[in-house]
Amino acid sequence: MTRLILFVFFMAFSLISGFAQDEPKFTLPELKYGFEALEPHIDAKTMEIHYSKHHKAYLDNLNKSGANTISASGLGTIEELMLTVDGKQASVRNNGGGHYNHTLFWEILSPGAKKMAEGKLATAIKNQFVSQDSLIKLMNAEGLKRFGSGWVWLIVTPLKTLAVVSTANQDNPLMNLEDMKRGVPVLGIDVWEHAYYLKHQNKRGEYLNTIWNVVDWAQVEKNYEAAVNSPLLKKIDKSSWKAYKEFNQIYSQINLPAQSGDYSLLKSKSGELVEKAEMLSKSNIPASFQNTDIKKVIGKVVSEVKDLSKAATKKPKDEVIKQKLADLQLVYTELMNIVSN
Ligand code: MN3
Repeated sequence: MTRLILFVFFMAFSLISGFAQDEPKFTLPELKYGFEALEPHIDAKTMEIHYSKHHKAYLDNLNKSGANTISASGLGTIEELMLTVDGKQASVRNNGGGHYNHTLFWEILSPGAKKMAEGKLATAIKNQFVSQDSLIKLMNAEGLKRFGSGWVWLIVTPLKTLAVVSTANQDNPLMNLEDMKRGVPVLGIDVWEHAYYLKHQNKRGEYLNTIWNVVDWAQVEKNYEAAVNSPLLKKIDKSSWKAYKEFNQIYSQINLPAQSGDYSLLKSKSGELVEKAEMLSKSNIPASFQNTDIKKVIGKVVSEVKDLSKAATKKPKDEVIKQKLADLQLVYTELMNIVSN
């Protein structure tokens, strides 16, 4: 009997711990075509190794890096994970980038590729690059210029314009890296040697010329429509807004203990808080937030911060500080709402 009870307990425990174990969060996307389908432009062997060895290795390493557990804090998708890459996290940067970049790459390739963009994308290309042909020439030139390994991208920027960007290694324009034009990619071309060496050897130009035969503009149109309406554009703007981030940091540092009656940090750091608020009001407000009342709201934040700082440094009663804090909290929430929506 005891054995039976132990057995039942053991089974129950195994089941529970089995369920609790995290399944790998990110998975290899299914290829919509066979390895040989893009011949003669991309050969079958290259496709097979590229997809089942290179991409798979990035994916496995990404899942091993623990980044898959980030979903617990609301960062569920690979796109959102990419937004958090700021150059410090080498594993997520390289392997997450490798997974995101290749997933997009397989998607925009097709044996039955539509050769010319139509609709809104075609109009945008014409307005910005004169023709699809000149856009392709520009992308090929950027791809040739990229020293070593990397990618060339067509992106939608937070201003909802198109731009051509090239990145090194497995970086991409979603990442929050210094000196990089950011946006949501709608088309990416892999210019690593592993993408073309077996067939084209060292002739990257030959590969770049021929790949456009299998780039499916129907898919790029879909990506463009999704990108211009993507909430990622605002998130990119928000995370690139350094003054906002710095104000947030000092504000939450002071506000948290103050909420429970500890005003020591508020008193010692209120000068810094005023400084960061003023920097915020002088900073360039990102494009996504410019059509709102944001300037007025930032103005209110600055004046409430100054009020609070004055009160805090005058040794007033806690009641006064509490009231000023509440006033600031109110306008701060207003600002947060604009930037988060
Ligand atoms: Mn590759």
